[in-house]
Amino acid sequence: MKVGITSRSALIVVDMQKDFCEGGSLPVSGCSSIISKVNEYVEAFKARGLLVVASRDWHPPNHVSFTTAGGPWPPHCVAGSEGAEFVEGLLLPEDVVVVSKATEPGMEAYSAFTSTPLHYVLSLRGVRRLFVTGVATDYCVKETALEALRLGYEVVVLTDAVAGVSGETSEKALEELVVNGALLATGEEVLR
Ligand code: VGL
Ligand code: ZN
Repeated sequence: MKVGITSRSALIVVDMQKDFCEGGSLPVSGCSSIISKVNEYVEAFKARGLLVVASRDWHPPNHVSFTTAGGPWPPHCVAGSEGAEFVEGLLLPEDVVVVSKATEPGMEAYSAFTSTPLHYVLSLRGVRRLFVTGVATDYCVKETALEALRLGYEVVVLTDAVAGVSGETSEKALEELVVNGALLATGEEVLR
């Protein structure tokens, strides 16, 4: 089965942070409801001794993407703030690799590969297939998955464990990902 978890697979949990979930400053609807599914995937990768990566949006207080600096988003995920913490109930393994992104004031970065050691970490562990979960489908999940495809990884987007800012652009994002070679799958196909 082409979407199976192989010995050269890793899981990435994209930006499952308080500010992106219900009650946060930039809530993505559906964020809270995917937490238990993300946990199931984390457990499956952990049980197989496979790498789990968690990315986090980690902005300086004056980040260019904030409305306060002329950008499109309300201030969110300020490094070290409560809103930037991983959402309550998310069960990450002790040896999770945390990747912080968009840490420079003047640079937006939706992809977890941009200016981070993610590609290096995955290469070092021999990872070939990347399973993608988290938020937002239409921004950071999309750009992270597209970059992974460009870098030559096999990419499986776990559609029952992602949530987007808008339904319409999330659907478009998934279509674009498929056009670029990503596979879409759910727990019924992947977890068994
Ligand atoms: C994100 C908007 C702004 C994301 C990050 O994680 O998808 N979206 N910053
Ligand atoms: Zn951001």
